[in-house]
Amino acid sequence: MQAGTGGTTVARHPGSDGPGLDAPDLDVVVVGAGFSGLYLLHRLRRLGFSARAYDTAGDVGGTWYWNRYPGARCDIPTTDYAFSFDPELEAEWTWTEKYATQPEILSYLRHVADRFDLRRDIVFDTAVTAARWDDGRHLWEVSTDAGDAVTCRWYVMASGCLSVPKPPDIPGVDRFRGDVYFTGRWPHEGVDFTGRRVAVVGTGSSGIQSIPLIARQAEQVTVFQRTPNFSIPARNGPPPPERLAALAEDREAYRAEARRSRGGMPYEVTEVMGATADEDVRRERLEGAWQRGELFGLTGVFADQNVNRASNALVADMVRDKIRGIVDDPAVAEALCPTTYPVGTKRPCLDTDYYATFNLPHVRLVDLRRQPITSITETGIDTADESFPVDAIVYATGFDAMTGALVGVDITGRDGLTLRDHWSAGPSTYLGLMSEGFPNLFMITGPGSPSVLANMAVAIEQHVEFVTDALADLRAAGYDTIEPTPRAEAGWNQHVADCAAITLLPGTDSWYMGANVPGKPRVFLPYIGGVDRYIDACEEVVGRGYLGFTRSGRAGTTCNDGVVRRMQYDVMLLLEAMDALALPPLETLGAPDARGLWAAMSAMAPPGPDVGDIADGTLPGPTGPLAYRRYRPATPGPHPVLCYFHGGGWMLGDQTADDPLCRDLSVRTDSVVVSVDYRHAPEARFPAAVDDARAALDWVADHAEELGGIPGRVTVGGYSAGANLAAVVAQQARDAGGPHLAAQLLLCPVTDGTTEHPSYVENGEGKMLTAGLMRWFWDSYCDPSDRRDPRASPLLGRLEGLPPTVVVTAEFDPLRDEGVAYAEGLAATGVPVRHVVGRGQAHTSIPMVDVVISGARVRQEAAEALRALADTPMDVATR
Ligand code: N01
Repeated sequence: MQAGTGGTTVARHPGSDGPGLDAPDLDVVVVGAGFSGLYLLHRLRRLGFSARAYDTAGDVGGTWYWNRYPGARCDIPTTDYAFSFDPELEAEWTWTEKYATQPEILSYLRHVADRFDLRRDIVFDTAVTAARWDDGRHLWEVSTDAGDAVTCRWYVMASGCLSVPKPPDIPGVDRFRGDVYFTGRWPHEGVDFTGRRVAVVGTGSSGIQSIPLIARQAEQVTVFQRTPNFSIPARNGPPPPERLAALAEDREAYRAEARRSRGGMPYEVTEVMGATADEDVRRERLEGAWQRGELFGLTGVFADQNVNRASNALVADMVRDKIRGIVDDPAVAEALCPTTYPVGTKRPCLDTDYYATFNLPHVRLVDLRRQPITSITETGIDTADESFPVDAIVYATGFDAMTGALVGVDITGRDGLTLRDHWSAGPSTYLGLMSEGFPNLFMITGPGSPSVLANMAVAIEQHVEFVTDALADLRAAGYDTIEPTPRAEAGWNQHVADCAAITLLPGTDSWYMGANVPGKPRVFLPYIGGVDRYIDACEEVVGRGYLGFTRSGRAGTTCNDGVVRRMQYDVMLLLEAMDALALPPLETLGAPDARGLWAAMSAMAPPGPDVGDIADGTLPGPTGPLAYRRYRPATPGPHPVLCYFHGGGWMLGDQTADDPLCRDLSVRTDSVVVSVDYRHAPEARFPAAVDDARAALDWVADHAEELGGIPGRVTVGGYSAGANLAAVVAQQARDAGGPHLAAQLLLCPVTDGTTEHPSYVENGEGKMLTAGLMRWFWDSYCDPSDRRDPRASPLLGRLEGLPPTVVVTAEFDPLRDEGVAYAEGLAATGVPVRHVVGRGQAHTSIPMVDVVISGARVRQEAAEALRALADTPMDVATR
């Protein structure tokens, strides 16, 4: 028996005491004999598993067997788009070009098959049509279109991400009497277009690569373009000398760096932000990307281009300017310029002479946005405006990406569940490798893995190694089945979606989203967190005893339930960046230096959104004037008023310290925000800050109208220690019979000075606000004997009759549980409460406007909740 971590249950396997499970015909059946299938066979054989691969093709090669259209090449440098598992294989193969042609890549894969004698375990010209899991015998029954039936313990779909061509969804497509070609199913003997009139439909990578070469032969080429693509010159030539040199110097280090990179190959990762960089820096980087001719160069000109529209527009403008510079006819140039989506949100292309091809007299572009295709006819293509008679039509219309091949086989898992049904709302996987309900079914580069966003060669190698290592581990531990838990799978799906949600990519109709196939669910299919982070997650899963998997066999059943990634991706990056700065803990600095560091860090933050206007002033406090800053929305007033208290452990910051957050709250809640300073500890200890906050609230309520607000519509709020003050003065206002508050907004509040909630332990270290720092704040602010005073710990006060309340908590916050307790306590007394859970957030990440993008969703939810609650009728509000 083996202990797992988190929710482990152990039982004896039903077959383990009996005569044993049926021996299958084979240990493993593999579908596909491309990069993935070949490497799988090799590794499985070396590990002593019996395996057989099936492929519909007549030979090895996968995508490179089928995509033989003119101009077909890889668009990752071939130095990197190759196997790295065998140094001898690497040493004996020399690529002739930076981006090798399809024939060269195919001959490489044939060489691999020969070298490792793989063909003897591959059945060609044979499609696997169905696979059915037999839960009693713990094996898959696999059938083929040749009538074969074979059983196997493990079944691996190595069927490629872009292997099922999408049928062209154009009326009349079967009527055409001329020649029809699909780029993804090109005739082996090649095609001679000499003297022919050719239509090409589609301007993705396949169209963009093939059009210039078709135009070299054909008498006339008409390109039917629905959506223009972003493409930059590939600048093909000999393999890049700097990559060759790096490989020659230290092959292992180079390959390791590829796996520690976001895209699966070593390349420069910039920290330059397009939104803030100087003009000359921008220009240099943009031109550099155009000149370099690498995809990751185009998608990585600026660190923020995939999340920030303004930054992205700089890159898009550069490409559009280049197109206008190349294409002679301004109208054609404009039609070729993509304008409807940010660059990189559809897969960009590398080309050779693509745009210049439209300067040739016999090449014409038809912009389908202006004149859509109405029908394919017997003799050509009709658009709304014209008829185009042609001799041949080339469809470069793309693929049913990432899921097409997987659901193309009739796969039935446990209890008759089909993969097609299980994925009817979109694919659901654990790590893009397995799916719950389908034991022992693996996918190579499945949805939810980096796959198509990465160098496929590296993505494939890593997956093959994960799967084969997992099988070896199962065998060694006495298990014969493995399956993800529902919780692990749901957690991974959430993580994949969360990672995509902070980028611009899900906003565009692309094949990444399944949007190119009518009726396909809109789900962002690949994992955008990067190869490096993905490998980290896989390694963590294995290191934690196959976290998120149930494994069974004669060793019993071990369910090691759990979620491998719960923190938001950008929060994770923030914490890592803070770690890398190696700043001294604030609590070791003393108040003056801690304030200096706090202020310096605040000054580095992006400014936040524009508001209508900002004004500074003072209001009378109990011991002297208190400074405030007022943020007024740009919308016509008067507005509700939010009297706001800043965070900083009652010690740090001032009325301007949460400037970006206050702007953000002003915009999102459409409120006048009045951020008021208060006296700080340790110079002014408890209850000085409370007294100041109370005076501030009274003054703001009395002056709501002149602040631009609606009298009587005052909310009190704050962040962290500021939320503590807000909660306290709301209790005081209730007890004093005024001012009447419309609501309170408590962001990650401190509510309990006992510091004993479990979240203090769970999140006490390494997440910026530590338990140690929080205790320092308390010690500086308040004597231990005063901490049970409701003015210090509002959770210990009377909660009835408080105004409607929005409480925001962060999952990875030492203060989480006291925030939750406050929300629950209020609700228990009948106060209308909305508890907004900052899933995957840390204490400090929620207010980080334009730094932690995922925090915006939390603030938006809080703002909407506040609007809804503040509109609650008075009798409910004061109940
Ligand atoms: O397919 P695509 P692809 N009427 O889906 C258009 C990889 N790859 O085969 O955008 C009119 O990108 C469609 O228009 P729209 C690479 O990852 C790599 O070119 O849907 N037009 C689009 O213009 C790539 O991204 C290499 O409006 C129709 C085109 O057809 C992926 O494979 C080479 C239409 C399809 O573009 C797919 O590329 C080739 C219709 N009914 C491919 N339906 C390398 O260099 C579709 N379109 C390694």
